[in-house]
Amino acid sequence: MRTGKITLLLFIALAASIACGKKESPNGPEDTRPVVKNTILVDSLATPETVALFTNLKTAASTGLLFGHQDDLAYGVGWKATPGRSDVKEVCGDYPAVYGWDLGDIHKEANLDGVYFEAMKRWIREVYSRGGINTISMHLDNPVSGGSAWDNSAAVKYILPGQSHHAGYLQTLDKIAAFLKDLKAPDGTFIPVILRPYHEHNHSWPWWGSSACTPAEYSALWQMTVQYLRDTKGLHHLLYAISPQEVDSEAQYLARYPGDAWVDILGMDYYLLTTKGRIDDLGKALAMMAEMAQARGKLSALTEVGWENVPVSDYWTGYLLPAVMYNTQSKMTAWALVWRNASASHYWAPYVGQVSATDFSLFHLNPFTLFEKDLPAMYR
Ligand code: BMA
Repeated sequence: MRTGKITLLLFIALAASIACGKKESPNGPEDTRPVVKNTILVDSLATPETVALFTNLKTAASTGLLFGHQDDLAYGVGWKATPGRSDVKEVCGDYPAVYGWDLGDIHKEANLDGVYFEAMKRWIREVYSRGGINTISMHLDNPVSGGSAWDNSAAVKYILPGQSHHAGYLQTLDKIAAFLKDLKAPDGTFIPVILRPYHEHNHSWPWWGSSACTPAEYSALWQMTVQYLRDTKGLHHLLYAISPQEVDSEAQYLARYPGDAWVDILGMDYYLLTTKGRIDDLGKALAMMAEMAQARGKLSALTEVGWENVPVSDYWTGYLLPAVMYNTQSKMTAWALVWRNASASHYWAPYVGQVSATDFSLFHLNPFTLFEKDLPAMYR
């Protein structure tokens, strides 16, 4: 090799190392820690707090089950947006470990269930400051018809890159990105969030569901969304969770799946646990999913579960806990989240006086369940 060439190569190497040294932290310029790339997440540039959340969740999952509740701080049965209130806390004395939120109607002031987005941001910050975990789903309107998430007329094929409604859909993703970008702690650190887009996609109800798009279109939608948030918008505080509903085989799970490089957490939504006969079914499904997750270095979670209006007194220790504790594999499930307490006829967590409230206290006392106060530092 000629000397000139060697000099040129040395110069390029030096320039590259200076550029790397100067690389700005995904937390912003105030974070002067060196940027460390990870090899375990969808986002190799995920913030240290996001990587920590993933690894700490893995550790926690091996010894317990985190309990989660949708919109826990926003409202409960008979109350709305009252500081400090939580039906879960009022029943058992502690907040959930995991809090679900939803970005449906992101183009409005409040989401599809009446939760103001500015208030949602404050609650997410509050959760983070107490050491809890936030997960966000997206019941977005049909981007082509303008109908709701439940309008399953064809849409996905029109919003993919190069298609008629692509630019319009990116405007929705811009709003989602702006919301996520606002999730910062007082010290400027981005608050890690588990994003759970396009859920229950193996069912037919949503516009991203099985009757409205092909598996290839679904994967393209997922990948486009990750790329836009991560690469175009530069958001690095997200873990990505996928959540088909009521799946009992690996083949079914992978039938609509964007690929291991695009998913951090394998989730499942399950609403069939309404007889004790299904405890084993859910247990087996969770074990199957945990094995799939382990083989891929990922986490598994029961991203939605429950029985509307909890009509039996022993749901928590007689149904849910035995299903999760079915065997050593199912026990690896990181969390179980129940849906929202919208009203006295549409709720999934108990409230004071509800028929399953006493059993929920026992569930909370069980050493296997983890509520907010039980959590170790999840972001370090
Ligand atoms: C459903 C119901 C709806 C709600 C939607 C999104 O299961 O609770 O009332 O709008 O979830 O949260």
